[in-house]
Amino acid sequence: MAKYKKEDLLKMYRKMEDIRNFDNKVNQLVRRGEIPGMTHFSVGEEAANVGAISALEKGDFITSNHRGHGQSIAMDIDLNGMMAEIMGKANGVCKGKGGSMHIADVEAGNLGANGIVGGGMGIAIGAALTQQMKKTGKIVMCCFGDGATNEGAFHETLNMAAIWNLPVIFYCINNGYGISTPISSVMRTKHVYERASAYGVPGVFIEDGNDLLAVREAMDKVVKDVRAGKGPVLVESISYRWFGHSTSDPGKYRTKEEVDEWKKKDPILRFRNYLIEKKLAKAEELDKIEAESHAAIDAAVEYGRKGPEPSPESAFEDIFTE
Ligand SMILES: Cc1ncc(C[n+]2csc(CCOP(=O)(O)OP(=O)(O)O)c2C)c(N)n1
Ligand SMILES: [Mg+2]
Repeated sequence: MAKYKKEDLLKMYRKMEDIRNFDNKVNQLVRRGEIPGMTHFSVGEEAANVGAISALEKGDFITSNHRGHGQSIAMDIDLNGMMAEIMGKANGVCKGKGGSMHIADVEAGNLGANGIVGGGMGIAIGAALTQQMKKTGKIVMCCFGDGATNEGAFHETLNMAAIWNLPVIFYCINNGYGISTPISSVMRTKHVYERASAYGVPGVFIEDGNDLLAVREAMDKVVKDVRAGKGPVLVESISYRWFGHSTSDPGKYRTKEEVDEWKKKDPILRFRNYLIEKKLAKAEELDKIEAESHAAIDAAVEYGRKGPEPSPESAFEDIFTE
């Protein structure tokens, strides 16, 4: 695979490691009461996140959703700032006022996670309109789940993006469920991407969203077309979340067999085996990356622990623009 430089392949590996290790750590901290509220994890969906977002270039934007840690990490948001944010500390990336479901970092290109299902879609097409009007050459990737495709916002924004030919990718990570509802019980088309035809835009299907390079290659092509001004595209990747919907979900609606079947399709292990088999990296190099990732996440926890609580007065800051 001469297509991607070794450096890029290893960076993608590191990003997937960071997502998994970050979320496993957050899970522990929630259970120990060190993190308030509940969170949604990207574990299992690492390739669907990293494969897609690594196809973007600096200056491009994403909008994210409630399951946004993976997307934020893939966008290079600082792990320290993210961990502190989720802990509700003033040294967090949103000064501790957003938390897990509202991580945003405009500099890094993440216009925001969103607790409202489908809430990022209007923001995404607004940002895409800005890029088009200002001729920046930059594009927007609007990330959401299968459940969001039954929101009115999905249909309205996809239609508007289509008629205005906006530089936006509607990217659906289809993990088969919206909380406990199987997508197959609330949608009569087999696939989400087929819905693109209703709006006259291309639909792209990534059948194996756990195959990092399959996601990346498909998204490279989509990014090229969207950047060239060909208008919006709806992309669907099939993946699976290993954990419950959130930390407050015991996940009774899925069988152990189903979850175990998906764990066998572990996107990180598959990419690791691929790199070793194709002699693109040695096991020791990958072990080192794994250790570096764990160390970075431990450091992020310490950074968060040391951070001060936001002051009561700060509740009134950053509400209006100057
Ligand atoms: C407008 C709105 N309706 C309902 C909810 C409650 N809710 C939170 S996540 C979720 C399911 C979303 O499923 P999907 O879009 O497939 O994302 P996934 O959690 O599977 O990644 C629902 C219904 C919400 N947050 N916002
Ligand atoms: Mg879903």
